Parts: sequence; structure tokens; C-alpha cells
Amino acid sequence: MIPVLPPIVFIPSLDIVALIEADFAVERNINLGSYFLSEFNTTIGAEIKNGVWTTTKTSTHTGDADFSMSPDDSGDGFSFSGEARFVLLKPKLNFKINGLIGPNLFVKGFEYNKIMFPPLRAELGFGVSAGAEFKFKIFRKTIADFSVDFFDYRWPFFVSTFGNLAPSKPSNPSPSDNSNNQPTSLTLSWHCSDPENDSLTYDVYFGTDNPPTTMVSSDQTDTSLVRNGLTNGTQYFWKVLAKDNHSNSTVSPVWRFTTSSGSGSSCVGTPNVSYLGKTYNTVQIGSQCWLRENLDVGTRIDGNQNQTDNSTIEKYCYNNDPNNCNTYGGLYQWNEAMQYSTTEGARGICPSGWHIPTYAEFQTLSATVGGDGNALKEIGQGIGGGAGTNTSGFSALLSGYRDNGGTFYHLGYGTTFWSSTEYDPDYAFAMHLYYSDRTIGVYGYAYGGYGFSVRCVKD
Ligand SMILES: [Ca+2]
Ligand SMILES: [Ca+2]
Repeated sequence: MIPVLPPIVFIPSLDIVALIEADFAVERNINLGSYFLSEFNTTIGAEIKNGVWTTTKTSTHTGDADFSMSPDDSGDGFSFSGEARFVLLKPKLNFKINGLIGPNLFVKGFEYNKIMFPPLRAELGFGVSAGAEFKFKIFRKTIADFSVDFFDYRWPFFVSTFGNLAPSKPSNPSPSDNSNNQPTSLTLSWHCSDPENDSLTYDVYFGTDNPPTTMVSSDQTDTSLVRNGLTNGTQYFWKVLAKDNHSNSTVSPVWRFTTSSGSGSSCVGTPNVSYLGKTYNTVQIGSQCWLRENLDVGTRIDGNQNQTDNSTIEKYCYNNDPNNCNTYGGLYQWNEAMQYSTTEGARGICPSGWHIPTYAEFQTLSATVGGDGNALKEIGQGIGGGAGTNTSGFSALLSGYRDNGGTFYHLGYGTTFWSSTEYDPDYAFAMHLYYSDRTIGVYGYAYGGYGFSVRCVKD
């Protein structure tokens, strides 16, 4: 006799999670140069399980806050306003009623801030999913925006895509979008794919108009294109149209980059230096010969780790994004930059024949440009009284820094370069440039933690 098996029934176990959005805002006046430290303790959610409400998460943030500053009417103070927005959680319950043909039935448990759910797709099956979207904002500037799927279980019986689909939007541009200080000969590149893995061809539009209207390459199959003979100190725009072989196409966003302003002359006899896989340009400023770009050497580690004396050069990339190292160079803790020497003028991680600048050499640099930090900043870096002119050719970018706690700050607002001169046994001098004024500050910073840029000077 054939045994009769009972039907298999999936009954997902569901925890309904309800979450609360917490907003935090401060407004106060500060004087220029003061340092604002904050600590936020925010409960961001609550959860009900088996009829019992419990707190899900408590977030504590300690650190300095980013400000937007503007001169007040009296001209002797600054004001700022701040806003920190914490996590939004977006649970969703998604299930299919067994036996019906059609799109999944979505039951939205909670929805915040008009966040759009992904488009429905025709799917016969059932499942359950939940995720979270995180948006961190400071001064209305989004500094992180990402989502996490906690779980996504689907048992599709049937999934239909209607016809051949267009290629994905071209992405991952190189040079990265909005990058500065680019050479006048470079290779554009991008990523693209197609849902059906159709073979793709590309039209590339490039020029100084926004959006670019001149097609400089058509129907190419490579995902890169060399551009030569660009003009110094010029912003270029480009976009890529990706086409599959079913007459579908998708255009990229318009990307942009700016070439090096080209001010200053390279050092006589040493126009550039090849070092550990990269070529650095040089610039003569008064009596000193500098590298024109920040060092980008070593193996990237995450910001939450310390660099160690391990015979490997380690670097941070702002926000742990390698593209930022390409554009802004690496960020280094002082001991790593110095390669565990405390001798003023040490070579550290610089190429042979170069060294980490001393306090006195930064003072000389400052004197050469008459104390005008704007002369050291690349054109397009800084605003108002802090707008870069780059008359020196030093071509500094506002590269931000990594703080003691492993978080990255101030990209686009400030940059700091280590010197090889100790201030005291826990501090070393570093040169600081800021986006909204022309000062060149050479201060002592605790070298146990901060990750700053490194610019080498010739011996
Ligand atoms: Ca296709
Ligand atoms: Ca190391």
C-alpha cells in the first residue's frame, strides 16, 4: 500500500518590527575656530515580540559635528545649524496567496518618508522579506545612504520578465565623478551589464558642455576610451549610452571631472616620480620641490582599524572607498607615515630621495606663498574667501581626515598634511587648509589616531 504523505505547509514565523524615527537638531552660535563636540544618545527603535515591547537599538555617537558656517551680519561671528537624522527602518511583509496568478501581494507594515518600494515584478510564489534603509544626514547633506536586507526568503514558482530588458545604467566611472586635478591625458572607463547578458556597444559623449552633446566614439565594445590633449584647469563632462542587440539602450548619468590647473612648473630634472605603481608629478615652489599629488601607497584597511608596524604600508581611503584614494590619495596615521621613526625629516613612506616635510619646511612653503592658503588649493576647492587659486601649483584637494574613532570627516571642507616634526611625545605638527578661509595653519595633532594626507618634499 502506498503511504499518503501529509501536505508540506510553510508557515513563516514573523516578528513584526515597528520602529521610530528620531530627529535631532541643534542650533547655536560659535566663534570661528572653536571646536564643537557632541554626544548623541538616541533610541531609534522598538520591537514587539510575543506581545512584549522592547527597545531594539540605542545609538551613541560622540565626535565633532560638521558645520555649515556663514558670517553673521556683524562680521565677527559665525552661526551654524545642525541636523542629525538617525536610522529609518523599513520593515515590509511580502507574501503571495498560494494559488493565484499575478504579482506578489505586498502588505506594507510600515512606511516612512515616502520611501519607494522596489518595482513589483510578476512573480508567482510566496516569501517574506524585510530590510532597513539607513540615511545619515548632517546639515542636510547625506553622508551615508544604504540599505540592508535582513532576510529575503522567496519561493518563486514562476517569475516573468516581459521581453528583453535594457542594459543596466553605466556606472563606476573613472575618473570618479566630480574628481579634480586630473591629468590632460587619461582613460575614461565604466562598468555596464545586461539582464540577458546581451553583447553591448557604447556611444561616448564628451566635452565642456553640460550635458555633453559631442559624440566622440560610437558603437565601441570596450568599456574604456582614451582622451588626450585636454586643457588644464578645465571641467569636462561625459556620459555613456549603452546599447544591447535588441534595440534597447540606457544612458549613464552625466559625469564630470576637472583637469589640473597646471600652475607652477615641474622641478628641473625631475618632472615626475614613479613610485610603487603610480606616477606623481612634481612642482617647484620657491626653493622647494614638492610632489604635486598626495601619496597613495599601500594596502587599504578599513577606518575602524589602526595601522601597525608590520612591514606593510597601510592606508585609509575616505569612507573606505578606493575611488577616494585615487582622487585624494591615502590617509595615514603619523607613525605609519613616518614608518615608526620619530626623526624629523624622515623618509617615512615617501619615495627614495624624498621625505615627510618638517615643520620648518611647511613654514617656508607658507612664507613663499605669502601665507595665502588659497594659493595652495586647487581651483574649484573651497568657496568665497577660501576659494583655491592654485597659483603655486601645490594643487591641494580638500581630502578630509580619519578621526581617532575611525570615522571620516570633512571631505570637501578641509585637508591636513602630516609633518615629520613632533610637537611633544604624543603630538606632531601638521599643516591644515580650510574651505572657507585662506589661512595656512600648522598645528600639533595627537598622532595616535588621526589619519591625514601625506605630501612629500624632495631632499
Ligand atoms: Ca538586453
Ligand atoms: Ca604598516
